[in-house]
Amino acid sequence: MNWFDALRAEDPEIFGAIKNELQRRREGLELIPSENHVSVAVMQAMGSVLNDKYSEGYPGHRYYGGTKYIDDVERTAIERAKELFGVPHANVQGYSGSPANLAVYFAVCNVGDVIMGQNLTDGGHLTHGWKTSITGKIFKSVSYHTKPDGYIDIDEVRKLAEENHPKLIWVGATAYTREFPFEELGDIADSAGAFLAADISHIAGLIVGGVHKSPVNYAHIITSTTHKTLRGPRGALIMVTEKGLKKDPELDSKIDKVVFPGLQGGPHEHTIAGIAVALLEDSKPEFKEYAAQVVKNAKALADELNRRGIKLVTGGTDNHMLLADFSSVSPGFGQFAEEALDRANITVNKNTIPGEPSSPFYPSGIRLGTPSVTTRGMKEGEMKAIGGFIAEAVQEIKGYKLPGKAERPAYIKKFREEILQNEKLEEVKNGVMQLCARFPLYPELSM
Ligand code: DSN
Repeated sequence: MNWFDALRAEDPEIFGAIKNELQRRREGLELIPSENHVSVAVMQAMGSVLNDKYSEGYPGHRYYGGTKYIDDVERTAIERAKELFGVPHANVQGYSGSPANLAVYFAVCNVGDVIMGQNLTDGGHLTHGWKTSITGKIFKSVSYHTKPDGYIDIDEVRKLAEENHPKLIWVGATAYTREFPFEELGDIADSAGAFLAADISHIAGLIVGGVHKSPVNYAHIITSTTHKTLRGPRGALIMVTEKGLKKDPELDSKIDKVVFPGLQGGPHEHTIAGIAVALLEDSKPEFKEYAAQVVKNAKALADELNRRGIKLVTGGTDNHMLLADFSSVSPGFGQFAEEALDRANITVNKNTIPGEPSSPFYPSGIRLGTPSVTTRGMKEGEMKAIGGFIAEAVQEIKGYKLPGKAERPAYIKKFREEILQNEKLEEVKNGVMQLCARFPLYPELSM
């Protein structure tokens, strides 16, 4: 039986949407740094009978019968995570990164405690205490920032920690292109008596691949999503380090109790199976080569964008990600750049830049990343071509400027109509499609 036969017959509407998405991914460049293309083996583990099973609890201690094989799956995922990251404890049940981070808060803080994290518009994540996240409402959140050069302001972190006595400090971000100063943050947390939680969601695959420093000796807790550079399903890991157990010998069981029964019910064992498969793939020598190539590709893309006059926050990258700063073109230009690139089959996301002069919804930057195109097999030569496509597309729309709120809907509508008619963007799209055709995606899947 063909993998999709049953779905095609049963639900042509959803089958059609999946087919369209597969085609979109095949014919376009996915440059969102938090995305990737998982293996077919990972997809098969997720699309399995494990979906049907309830298994509240943990391996060997379940509230449901029939969990013998579920226990095998979850134990395997746990052991692989512990081995890969060099930690004594791993919880693999978090539904995704945000609930995993919430579990960390409730394991080590009480409502109202002071917490610290990187400011959202300086690249930090919503769940590290941003004002619109529950984490910024129920804890007293103190944000640290990046310096004008785009690097984390360590002196400010130290000063804020001395003044505010946080219970928990986050290191890790969603839009930061340089190596994280885990060691310095570890020292600051120790001096403040705080827990240090490293959220390595973006860079976990680079750490496993040996091309980014690991926080394992400096942080007490490590969280990560599993679907970014780790190239697994959408899920999360929460890990406790030796340092964490030294600070609180019950930290492992506190984390587990907050995840279940504190925050979640039945774990998604089909996802956990997919995570286990991804972690096995991540442990192979080929994955080290992949991670190294992700970084080489990001640096090559940065070089080409710099050469073409596109300004990058910090001037370049140490990891898989780049942040283009269009504030000097016009504040809020990220919206236009995202849409024009989308028109040319290049998927990116608009993003705030440090010192954002516009707003998170109409930000002045775009975020780019190389994990997905590297999975397709692209190398430095292709990055140079992609940098050229991006520069050409952006050049076409440089005259657009975000107007005041009242004029925005009509202005953006007109912009959308005009980019549809734009011949240069059509030409860039054709170039992108030709490049993509040389790097077939999921040739084994026919729909
Ligand atoms: N902010 C998401 C990203 O990095 O795309 C993760 O939550």
